[in-house]
Amino acid sequence: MAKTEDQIFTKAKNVDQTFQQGPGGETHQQAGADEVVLTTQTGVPVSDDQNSLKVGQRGPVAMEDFHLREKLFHFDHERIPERVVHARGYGAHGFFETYDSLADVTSADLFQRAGEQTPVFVRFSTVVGNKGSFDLARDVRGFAVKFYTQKGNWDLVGNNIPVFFIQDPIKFPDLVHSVKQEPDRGFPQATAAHDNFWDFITLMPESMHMVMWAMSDRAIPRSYRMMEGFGVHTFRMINAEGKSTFVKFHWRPKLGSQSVVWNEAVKINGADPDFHRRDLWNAIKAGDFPEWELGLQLFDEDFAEQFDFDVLDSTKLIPEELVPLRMVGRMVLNRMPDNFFAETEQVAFCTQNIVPGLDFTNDPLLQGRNFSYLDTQLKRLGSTNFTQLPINAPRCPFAHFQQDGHMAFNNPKGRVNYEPNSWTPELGADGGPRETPEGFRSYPEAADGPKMRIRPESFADHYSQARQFYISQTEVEQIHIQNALVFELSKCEREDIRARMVSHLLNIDEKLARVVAQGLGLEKLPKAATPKQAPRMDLPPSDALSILKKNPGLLKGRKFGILISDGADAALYKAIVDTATTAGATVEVVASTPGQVELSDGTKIPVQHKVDGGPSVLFDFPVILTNGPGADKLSKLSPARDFVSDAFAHFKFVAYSPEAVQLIEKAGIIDDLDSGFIELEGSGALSGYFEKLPEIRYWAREKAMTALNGELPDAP
Ligand code: HDE
Repeated sequence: MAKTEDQIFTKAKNVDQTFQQGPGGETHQQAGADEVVLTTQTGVPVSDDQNSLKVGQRGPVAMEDFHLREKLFHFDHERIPERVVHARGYGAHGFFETYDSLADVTSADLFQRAGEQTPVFVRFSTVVGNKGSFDLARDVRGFAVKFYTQKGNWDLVGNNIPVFFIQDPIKFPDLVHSVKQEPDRGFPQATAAHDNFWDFITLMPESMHMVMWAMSDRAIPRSYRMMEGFGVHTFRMINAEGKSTFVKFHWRPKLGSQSVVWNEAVKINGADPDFHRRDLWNAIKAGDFPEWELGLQLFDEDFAEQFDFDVLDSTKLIPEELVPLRMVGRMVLNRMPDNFFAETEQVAFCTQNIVPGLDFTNDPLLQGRNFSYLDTQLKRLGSTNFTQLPINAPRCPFAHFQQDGHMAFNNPKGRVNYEPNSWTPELGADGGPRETPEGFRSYPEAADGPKMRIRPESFADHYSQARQFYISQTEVEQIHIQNALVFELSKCEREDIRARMVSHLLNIDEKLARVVAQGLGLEKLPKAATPKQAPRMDLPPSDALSILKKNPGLLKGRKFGILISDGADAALYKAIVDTATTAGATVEVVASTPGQVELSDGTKIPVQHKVDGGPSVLFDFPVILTNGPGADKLSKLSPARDFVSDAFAHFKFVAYSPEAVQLIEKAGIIDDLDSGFIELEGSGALSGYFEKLPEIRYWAREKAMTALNGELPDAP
């Protein structure tokens, strides 16, 4: 009897396995009475999956071995083209819950009823790297959400940065070519730090605002759970009366935003290239479901008219101080996919997927995307029927007359496959689905004018918001931007490209330009680039653009890493674990050997990381707990020394038991110890340590360590 899918994939209970030795000496299992039998794709039971069919003891292999041929044939075709951008991604299921009815601004079904939950699938991604690249690249993160609403699928395909590099879709292939691996050498992978990118970007001043974001900490998030998301473009919401309101979409993480520092990112990529994936997987599997709020910036034509910039220009944002967010719901991710390929790889986001009550605007980038996403899914998934894959199919009723094509699974029954038609059951055939007045209607915006290949004058200011972003950052965040620019440009072989970037920075912030020029070893400051429109110096800072100004000071979702040795103080260990876990953090144990560590009271605790595999870069809060002999032993291990010196270099708070001083000394930082290093001795020491942690990093150390001052001669 043919097996159903469930039978094939569900392991039978009470398995009665026998092990046999095959002709090659290998041990293989035979199905017991209740167990699922291995078959070919066509359902033929397989007796030997270890050896191909041979003529005689030593071959040749017989062509008639259909089982071998089928296995190789299928394996050879396992890969589909990876996404041309955003190839590396990770997805999860969840729901969106509407807070209150939004009927005043939109008729979109999912926003009508307070408390209504709409299923979602989210895919986070990096843009530049290939599918097998690492998670902590300096890069924009994709933040794509598919809402399976009762009136069709809505894809909000956003990023973790609210603006984009270019103003016109015709430049997208050039942008992507320039940033990905250079075509002759096939490297560098997953980084913008090379000549081609900076060459292109410095010839496209419209990208300067986005470049500032990409050089900021936004591009090295600590976790997908700790980053914001943005729909970027201006969209429309249309209510039941047909009134249109402009809208920009924002996702706000409940855990607050947090980033790592660059040197740490570089090391995380070696220690755990799947850092963000593992983080999301672990959180969801542990029931610690990540959550975001959806905020809307709603505004009308009048605001759009009087706003300093064009709301159709995707290189600009609207400061929240001008249009505050209206929080309209929350999104919770609570289930990992069962199968990475079927769901995360095959999910097909299309910006054209909107529902009644929403509409596009004339943002040219958005209009270009509406072509590109549909087109790319055909290339990737190989058939116009990709919407029939379970991850892409609507969860509401649907009916249409589109038919056939490769891999068509939803095949309508009956005689009629066109409309209009006059068939009725009385006449012998079901006429099929009909139009409805409640269906999607485009907003009747008037459009007229001569055809022209132009860039509107209202898109011409390329520097003012770049400057506004920079001056909105804290001093530490500004240092990070300076360092990132110096690092990236130092990877360019051509000095003229480096200098060209500095000439743009002069239109953004003079001190920034000087510091970067100095960091790059330029002998003289170049002249400022000639702006198409003079940059404005009067835009006020916007606190919402800084991560650190908005730090919620939460330990929830963060991770402690305790480097420990046998004989470590049991009471101290337990107090740290209790306080950390009560605050919603997790704790992992690092030791010189895997297995277990025995604490001072004889308790044995499991070790999650051997110290070489558990460097401090994997943890927000490194702790060192040892006794004397333990410190002696750890001091001889260079990974243990690195654990401490990296924690210092990454501005982390480090708590340590008094005996651990020996290790700190051997790590070479004893003379630099500052108040970010907390010795856990005496009453109040532990609570003093926990009181400091909401700052997340000891930024005072970074300020003290920064040397660049921007002193440099001007261009003659
Ligand atoms: Fe994309 N983008 N993009 N993009 N994009 C793709 O579609 C494109 C842009 C974004 O997790 C591709 O399915 C053009 C802005 C995300 O599957 C492709 C332009 C924003 C994802 C494509 C843009 C994005 C993509 C590649 C300029 C933020 C990953 C594979 C006109 C608002 C979705 C694919 C996922 C993916 C084209 C600009 C976000 C080629 C032509 C702006 C999150 O179709």
